[in-house]
Amino acid sequence: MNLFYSFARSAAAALITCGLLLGCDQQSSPSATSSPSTEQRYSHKLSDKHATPETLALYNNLAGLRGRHMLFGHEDSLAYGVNWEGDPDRSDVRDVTGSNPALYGWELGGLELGQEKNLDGVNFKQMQEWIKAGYSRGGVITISWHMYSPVSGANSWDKTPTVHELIPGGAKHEVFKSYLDTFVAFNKSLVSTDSAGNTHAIPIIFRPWHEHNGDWFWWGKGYASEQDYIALWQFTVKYLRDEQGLHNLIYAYSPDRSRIDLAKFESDYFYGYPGDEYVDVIGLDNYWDVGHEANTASADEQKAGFVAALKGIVKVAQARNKIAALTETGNNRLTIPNFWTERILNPILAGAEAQQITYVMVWRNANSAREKSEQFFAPYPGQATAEDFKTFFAHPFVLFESEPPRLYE
Ligand code: BMA
Repeated sequence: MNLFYSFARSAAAALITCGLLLGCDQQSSPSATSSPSTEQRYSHKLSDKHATPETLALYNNLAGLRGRHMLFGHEDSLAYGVNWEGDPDRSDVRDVTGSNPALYGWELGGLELGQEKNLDGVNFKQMQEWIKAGYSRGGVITISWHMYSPVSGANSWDKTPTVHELIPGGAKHEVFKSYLDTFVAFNKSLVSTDSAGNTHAIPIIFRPWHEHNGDWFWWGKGYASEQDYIALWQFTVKYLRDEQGLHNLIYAYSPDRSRIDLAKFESDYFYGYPGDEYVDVIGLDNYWDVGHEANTASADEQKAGFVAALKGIVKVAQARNKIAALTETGNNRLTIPNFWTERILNPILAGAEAQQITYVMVWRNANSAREKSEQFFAPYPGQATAEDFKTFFAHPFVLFESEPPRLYE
């Protein structure tokens, strides 16, 4: 606990020294309105050399948070909660803390089939409105895609080998392109208009083909060769960026921690890595070290694993001048007492490296009545970890939407 508070003091001091939200490593500079000056202004480049000024600003401002703050994110936060659905402006996170998360996760699965709703029942038109609303309040948007298999037609957990047919030369390559086109069309509406009437695309942290080192998705290990997986990723980026001209995307790579041996972190982490030219966020999905039901290690061992895994991605990110993030985490049904402080915050604050992650996102709070299953990763009022979550919320290291960082200038 001492460490916890002494860190808060030093974080506050760093804020004063560096200036809120412009990283110490950034040079201050000219206006952010034209691309060349924006380019010169920032020290962190994106894989997309033609990224929009707001997209590049987001990436650099996230880099500027390192060691001082991390954003808290939640999947589907505004769409439904454990005990509610259909309210136009609500979030379990806000019901508990008074604030929305700073980062919003959204999911596209089903868009590629022309469905009105995604695989979890979220209407795509409403999702676009929630994305715009979150962005207008200063929030960050990240999007994942549990794509249905263009080969079998089944969902992303299908094991039919599919990837080889999607990459250039594959029998389903054109179908795959048409699937990607549904995102191109979806993305077109994600624009923001400023007070002067100018519109710009909303920056998105796009996180396709996640947890590929696991064996649960059709793009995962065992159903796609490493080479084909890399070709799939590279084609996705080249198609969206170079052929379709999407310049508001920050690409996040996110293997799963449960399939990484900490003793050889880097070689395991890089299984399927598409290359520095195709990745911006060095991510990790880590449920394993925060109370996964299949992990029999003690809590202390898990905390040590959690810190070591974060250190691993931070090292990888630093060596490449990229940012690191905990792209998914959480304890399903929040059964661990003081989960937020003991299993997430304090381990992150305990080491200089882990503090370099820029955001942490927990997965969705399924609506229990509709889904008839208990699946939630953020608390709701009265949930056992709600009080501890308020402590987490109040800590100066953790940013929610009510402490809006200026991330787009
Ligand atoms: C999984 C679970 C599923 C859900 C999927 C896509 O991890 O939450 O219930 O359908 O993500 O959001």
